[in-house]
Amino acid sequence: MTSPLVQLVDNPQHGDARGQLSVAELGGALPFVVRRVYWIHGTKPGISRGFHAHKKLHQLCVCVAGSVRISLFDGRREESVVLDSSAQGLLIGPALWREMHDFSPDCVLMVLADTEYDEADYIRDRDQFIRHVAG
Ligand code: T46
Repeated sequence: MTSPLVQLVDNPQHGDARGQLSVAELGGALPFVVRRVYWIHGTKPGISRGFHAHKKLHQLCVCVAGSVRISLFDGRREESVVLDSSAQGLLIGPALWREMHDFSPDCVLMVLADTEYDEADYIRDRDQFIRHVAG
């Protein structure tokens, strides 16, 4: 039995005649206390990002505009998912190599994280990542 690499959560939607309001809330779709928020936007055509893993970080990625494809690799299996709705979030835990591809020009990818930025938590070499998960 293997667990899915792609863990999607539903963000409650409160649409009405005025438009949409989407929520990610602790105890709901959000399984951790948020200590940092960043967003990726204005990505140039043909550019991919990521190409690293984290040792401890948990994150929730929500594509609040446009679309992006995120691929995840655990050292053995690879899965990818297209995010194109703020109604869903992608949970990415530690020890997953992530790559972001096929950004639409209008993509805004918001990321909620459970820790402050720490470069020491990154594994930016793929071979080192494979050794990390193997051992
Ligand atoms: C991740 C994917 C989904 C900071 O100073 N503070 C921050 O909070 C972040 C996230 C980045 N930075 C600096 C570090 C680099 O000088 O911003 C620069 C670009 O970061 P990076 O090349 O790591 O960006 P991505 O898009 O490859 O990866 C980011 C996150 O870093 C990473 O944690 O999981 O998005």
